[in-house]
Amino acid sequence: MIRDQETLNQLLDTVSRFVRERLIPNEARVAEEDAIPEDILQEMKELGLFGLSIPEEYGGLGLTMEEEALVAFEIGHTSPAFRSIFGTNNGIGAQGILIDGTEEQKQKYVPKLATGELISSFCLTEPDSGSDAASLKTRAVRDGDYYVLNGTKRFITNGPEAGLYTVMARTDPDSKGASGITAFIVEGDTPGLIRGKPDQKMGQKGAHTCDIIFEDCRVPAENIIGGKEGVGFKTAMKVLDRGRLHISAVCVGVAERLLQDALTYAMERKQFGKPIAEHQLIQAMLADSRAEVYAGRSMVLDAARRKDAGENVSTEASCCKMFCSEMVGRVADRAVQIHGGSGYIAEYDVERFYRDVRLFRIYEGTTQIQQIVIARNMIREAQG
Ligand code: COS
Repeated sequence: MIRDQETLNQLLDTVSRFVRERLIPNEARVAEEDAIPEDILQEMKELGLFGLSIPEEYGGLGLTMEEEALVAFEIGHTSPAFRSIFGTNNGIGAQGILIDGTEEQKQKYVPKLATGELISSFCLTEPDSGSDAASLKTRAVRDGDYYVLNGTKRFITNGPEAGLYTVMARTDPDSKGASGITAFIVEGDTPGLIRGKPDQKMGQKGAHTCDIIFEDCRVPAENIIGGKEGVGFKTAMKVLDRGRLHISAVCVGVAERLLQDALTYAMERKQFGKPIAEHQLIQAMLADSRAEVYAGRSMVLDAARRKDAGENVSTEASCCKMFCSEMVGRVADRAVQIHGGSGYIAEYDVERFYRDVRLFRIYEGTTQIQQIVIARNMIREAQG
């Protein structure tokens, strides 16, 4: 529920201008240097982008889910790498503490996440545990007032730069599934936490992932999220419900950008004596994309409003993630097609975006996992 339309409009205008004037002109540079420039990082902090969804009492902007989605649409108008650096502090890196953490844990860590002083990461995936997240093997063994962590986490977004990690580890070796998993807060400078070298990725240059390796890493028992063993998997799932909605909104924003670029190109480029936008087969691609972007935007806003109203939106979040990530893939493909030969050339942005958006169908749960979540929830509801 939008709380104050005027303040929100001001924020959206500011973000939109920042995207247009500061981020879009730096897209190619970020892709080439594989890094977000320091001055832009500073400006993001000043704008409050690291704390969009963090409650005001912990120093964030305290946006509702609907407001956050509207901001994410704007942010989606530029390279996804820019969003990635502050995305974890609003999403998967902070939400575990915010949703299930104790008041002390929130007071200690969340204000530093809201300002961007600390970057956070979410450590669920492992070399042998991706979609089957409940099969994770990282162990946490109690030793007095500490737990000793051993294991490897993989593809950890912002892993190289993070100072705070939410880590899902198995505290009960006898339980092979979800109930033996506990969520820990691990500070980045804890001895035994080792960052692997950054992964070489297909796209999203400027956003970094790496392995996070735990070798006899001693974490205080008080750092168990919410102080309760065995509920870490549920915390992770709740975090992903929210994260999936946010990613869906970003997909819509990126699709809007690509469609705008494709339209601009189609109106300028002439073939057979007229702008290609006047050829019906090009129009079909533009129109299909426009309808799909509209559908994506509408469903994200509907799901966000339901979440703000207190509904369980696990199914809707998965519907949005599935549809919007697949949709932006189709829109990116058409944008390349409309650009013709130029669409394959790096000088035009579409080639880079085409690679960037491929990740949306994979991370925070593949399309196939979203299908499973949706269908399972349908069956459960039908069974009452
Ligand atoms: N909110 C709260 N609790 C949830 C939940 C949610 N959205 N989803 C599941 N749970 C609970 C279940 O209710 C169950 O609890 P009980 O045993 O008390 O009933 C427990 O968590 C285990 O759930 P489930 O049996 O459904 O677990 P599965 O092992 O079958 O796995 C999937 C469920 C496949 C949905 C899960 O492993 C998943 O989301 N995988 C993808 C992981 C992912 O997105 N990775 C991306 C990398 S992280 S950026």
